[in-house]
Amino acid sequence: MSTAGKVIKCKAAVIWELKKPFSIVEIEVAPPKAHEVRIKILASGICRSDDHAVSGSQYTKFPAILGHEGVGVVESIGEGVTCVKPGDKVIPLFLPMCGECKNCKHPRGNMCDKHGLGVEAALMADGTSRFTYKGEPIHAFGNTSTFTEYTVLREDAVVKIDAAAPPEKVCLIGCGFSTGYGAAINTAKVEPGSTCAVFGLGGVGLSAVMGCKAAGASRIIAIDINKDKFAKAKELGATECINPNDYKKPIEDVLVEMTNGGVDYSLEVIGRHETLNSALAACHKNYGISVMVGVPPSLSQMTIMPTLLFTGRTWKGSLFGGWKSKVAVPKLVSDFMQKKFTLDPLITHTLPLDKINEGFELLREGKSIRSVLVF
Ligand code: PAD
Ligand code: ZN
Repeated sequence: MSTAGKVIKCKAAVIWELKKPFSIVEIEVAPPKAHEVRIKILASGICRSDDHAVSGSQYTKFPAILGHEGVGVVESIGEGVTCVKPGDKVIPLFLPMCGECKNCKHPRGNMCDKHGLGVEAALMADGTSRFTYKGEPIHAFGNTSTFTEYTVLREDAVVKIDAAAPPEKVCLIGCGFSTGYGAAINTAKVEPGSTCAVFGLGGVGLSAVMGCKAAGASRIIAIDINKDKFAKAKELGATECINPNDYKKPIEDVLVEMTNGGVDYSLEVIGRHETLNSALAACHKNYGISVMVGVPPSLSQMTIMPTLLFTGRTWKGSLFGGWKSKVAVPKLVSDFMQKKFTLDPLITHTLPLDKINEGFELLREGKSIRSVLVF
């Protein structure tokens, strides 16, 4: 019997307040309104950005359904939706794309003017939520909310992908893989023969290592305080791995010495002020480019030495790897299907939704790269 037009009761992982565990409860998911799409989630990765929302480092509204790295299948569509139809396999887009605003039309823009990423991404475009628990509204998160059996998305925040793509793998294309890989290729524009440094070897940082390698970098120095990450970094293309705790001097000084003046490209994939500073200072004067990929704490301010920029280094930020989401995601999925890159080494754990708290503990303890929840 069709569920279209009806409220669906399903399981979701709800977080009620800051720094608290998730609880699995039965929620109600309203049907999609005009220009919205309801999807059944098949798989969702756990990304550090979700944990930034739990810890408060990224401001979001509670209670909430987090998760932004998923794959689903369209259950029903609201009035006026033409981009997908029931039965399509899709990826939710935390960085939506209307295709018509100044940013979407700009060749280098990927942050749609119509849909923000802040608290406005915690509700639908009309300012209400499609999720309720015992009649009380639950906030969405990051334009997506994938830690639930069903979610409702704006049509600009969903794109159809190859029906044959394995959900428990290509969910990483919804965030982690695309972000790191694209930051190296699109934002840093790593050149063949260059020297790169990647700070932070989680799912996103390791994808940045893969991007540097694909772009033809000849030296890729991987940096992490957790040496357990080094084997995988080497497997994915790092030529050297270093731990800042093994040195008395600041890591940027170590890198400048190792590379006779600094690296061509550095990517910070942690989201801390100190490492953002180190990554910038590790770049070569005159032409080094440093890319901020890690999400810094909301509304925080940091100090840098202006001479680092004055002497010619470039400091850039990269959201979703600089990709225009609606155009790039289906293409990245098809590249994966054609074996142009692999996602398997990034996926260390596969868990049911009920074990979501375990998945977050693995991330916090540095024991996982990506845990993928399968539904
Ligand atoms: P992760 O926690 O799996 O990886 C972070 C890594 O950094 C871990 O291996 C840590 O051991 C390491 N680390 C922590 N502190 C230090 C330090 N002081 N020096 C060296 N290494 C350190 O996270 P992730 O890979 O899921 O995400 C990484 C960041 O990227 C995080 O801030 C996340 O919010 C951000 C992100 N940004 C975007 C975007 O669009 N820009 C998208 C997705 C994620
Ligand atoms: Zn993410």
